[in-house]
Amino acid sequence: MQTECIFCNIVQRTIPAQPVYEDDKLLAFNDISPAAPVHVLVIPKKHIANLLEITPEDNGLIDHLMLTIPKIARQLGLDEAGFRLVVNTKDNGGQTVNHLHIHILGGRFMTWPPG
Ligand code: D5M
Repeated sequence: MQTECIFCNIVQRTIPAQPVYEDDKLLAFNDISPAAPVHVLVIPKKHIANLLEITPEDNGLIDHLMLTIPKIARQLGLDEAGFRLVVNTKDNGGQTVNHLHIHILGGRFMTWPPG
């Protein structure tokens, strides 16, 4: 059964995605609208709307997300040249999907400042 959250539906496999990594707490999958040659989203399986909604009980979960990203980055071949992480948060941050996600962007040089 589908929920209103598109990323919860991806976790539950009620809408398709291209996973690149999965464990009991998180899922990483290719962004449908890539902004770089490699563009992967890493999400907690638990629904958390955005970074402002994390609570102390999510501490281990956030640790796990950040500790797993280097493993995913190596798997994607990004460890030599590097990559960028982005966490868009609410309207001014440009967040369009209200389920916490970390963008991994790589495969090209990233400019600064972002738009
Ligand atoms: O980024 C939300 C990102 O989510 C944006 O880059 C597109 C991506 N997206 C939206 N729907 C899908 C599906 N179905 N599969 C894969 N990727 C998707 P934000 O930081 O909220 O702007």
